[in-house]
Amino acid sequence: MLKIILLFVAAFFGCQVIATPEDARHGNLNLYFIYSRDNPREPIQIQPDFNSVIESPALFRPYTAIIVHGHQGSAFTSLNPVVKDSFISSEDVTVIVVDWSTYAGQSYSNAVNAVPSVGVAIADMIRLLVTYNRISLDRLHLVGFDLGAHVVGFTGRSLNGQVARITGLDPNGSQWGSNSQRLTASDAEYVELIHTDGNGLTANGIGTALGDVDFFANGGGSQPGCLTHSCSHNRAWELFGASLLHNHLIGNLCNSSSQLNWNLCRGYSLHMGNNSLIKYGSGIFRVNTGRTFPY
Ligand SMILES: *[C@@H]1O[C@H](CO)[C@@H](O)[C@H](O)[C@H]1NC(C)=O
Ligand SMILES: *[C@@H]1O[C@H](CO)[C@@H](O)[C@H](O)[C@H]1NC(C)=O
Ligand SMILES: CC(=O)N[C@H]1CO[C@H](CO)[C@@H](O)[C@@H]1O
Repeated sequence: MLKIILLFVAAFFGCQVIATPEDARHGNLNLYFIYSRDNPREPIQIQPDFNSVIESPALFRPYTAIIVHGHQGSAFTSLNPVVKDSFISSEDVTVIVVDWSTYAGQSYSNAVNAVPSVGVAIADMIRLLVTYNRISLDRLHLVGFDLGAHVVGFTGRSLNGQVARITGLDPNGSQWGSNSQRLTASDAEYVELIHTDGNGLTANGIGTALGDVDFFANGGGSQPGCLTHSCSHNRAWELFGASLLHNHLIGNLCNSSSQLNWNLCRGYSLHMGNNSLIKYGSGIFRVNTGRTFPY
């Protein structure tokens, strides 16, 4: 009985994001690592302050991508090298890898609680970089995986939705399904989602459409070649990385969720992922992939 009450209490508190974005204590611990074709392996770490930005060498390119990891991630979990290397080989781009592992490494609820302030701190860093002409919002692409997708939602909102593009990679569903602060279409000029693990009670992904364009890979549930939810969940960034290199994953617009589930989507086609800052379209798309790289 006690256990049930405790679960109930946990679920009650879990339903809301408790921290306010103004509460800076989480975001203050964000780390920022910069890569480009000049330093594809050894990052240059910058601080969110005037001196650090002024001293930052001319490593900023006209196009900047920012990658944000999810729960239990860090700057060095596989998402980052894979997506960063794919960006750098596909285009002359600055990549900023954000590390919020101090909170992402804690319990899921603590990590969720940190999401608003981590996202707003990234927006503050972006404002500083914009002020000193290192980057511009219309040449900026925010990419977030798992909880990182909701982090970049807060970042985009804090910048009044003026960032060119957000790509959300299988945003985590738990505590976000009915949360009004989850990633949403107005957080950037164009918001694209790649859903890979949205089916079933223990799925990691949110499984519902959130953006301008929502791609459901292989229906958005379990992925070919995957036996676990975690494999399907991670496939989101693997597919995105592959799309940066090959731009070969093409989805078709679905009329309905039954078309999506039964693989009957025959509407117009759209390339999933890739690195274009300006993309058009809206709706739910299904893309079918292979089981091994490049899928
Ligand atoms: C979408 O649905 C409508 C009505 O249900 C149907 O007439 C149309 O052919 C469908 N289009 C596609 C591309 O499936
Ligand atoms: C990315 O996808 C869009 C939408 O399908 C397409 O118009 C564009 O050409 C693609 N970009 C690249 C770099 O291939
Ligand atoms: C990466 C990951 O699995 N993140 C979280 C997504 O949501 C579930 C709960 O539904 C967490 O347990 C995961 O840690």
